[in-house]
Amino acid sequence: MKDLYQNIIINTEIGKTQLAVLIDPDKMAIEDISPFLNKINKTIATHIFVGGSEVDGQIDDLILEIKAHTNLPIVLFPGDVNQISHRADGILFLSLISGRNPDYLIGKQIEAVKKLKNSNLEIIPTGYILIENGKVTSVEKVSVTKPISVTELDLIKDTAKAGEYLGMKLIYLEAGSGAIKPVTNEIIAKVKKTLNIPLVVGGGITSKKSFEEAINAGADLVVIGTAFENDPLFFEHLLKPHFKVSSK
Ligand code: 1GP
Repeated sequence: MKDLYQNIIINTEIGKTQLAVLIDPDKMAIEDISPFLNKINKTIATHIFVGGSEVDGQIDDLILEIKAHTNLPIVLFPGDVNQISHRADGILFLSLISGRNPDYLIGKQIEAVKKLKNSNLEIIPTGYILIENGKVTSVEKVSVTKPISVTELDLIKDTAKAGEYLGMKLIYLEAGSGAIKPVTNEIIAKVKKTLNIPLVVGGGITSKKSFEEAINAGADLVVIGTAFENDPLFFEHLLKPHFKVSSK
């Protein structure tokens, strides 16, 4: 047991930057894991998230391979019940509270119980809020729910707060993987202000600048997937200080 949530809380309290690198099993072959993680281990990444909206089939082998190449905690970020693997350290137990599809509010969660009861996964109840971003994303298609418009600031804030009142331990503001526009800094700041639990932000963050802006606006943990997939050199922007080459 790695005390995942407790560590997120501690890092949030001391203001430590938290970055989760998202590995989508649909987009990453097992043989690519080792070179990928060798690079990620040199970055400031604090977590590996594993999951995707359209993954079909078992991911146990992939997780074992990830474990063999990093000491970072591995957290499931499942698009469906079939993505639950006992090999990971924890799971974001998501409820899509921006939508009104009962399957993604409570149905899939009930389906997951039998698998979770027999596992040692640390379960982190997470209110998952999809924000409009300029294009239809996989989450929207798969969940058959509409994202909340960026102009509906009060609705976004109140949805996040309702998640907290329901006992959720994290709120995740999601623009969607490959989003054209990430969640705005204004939304991040307003939601952070209303919450007493850590705030996760992801979707469409493709530069060090937008990563830092999200953190400065109030994100306690930022999730990045596509930028690492599409640009083999992206990791160089987020190196741990002692891996940086001196510019002398
Ligand atoms: C998606 O928030 C994550 O669920 C990451 O999105 O792939 O756009 O970085 P990106």
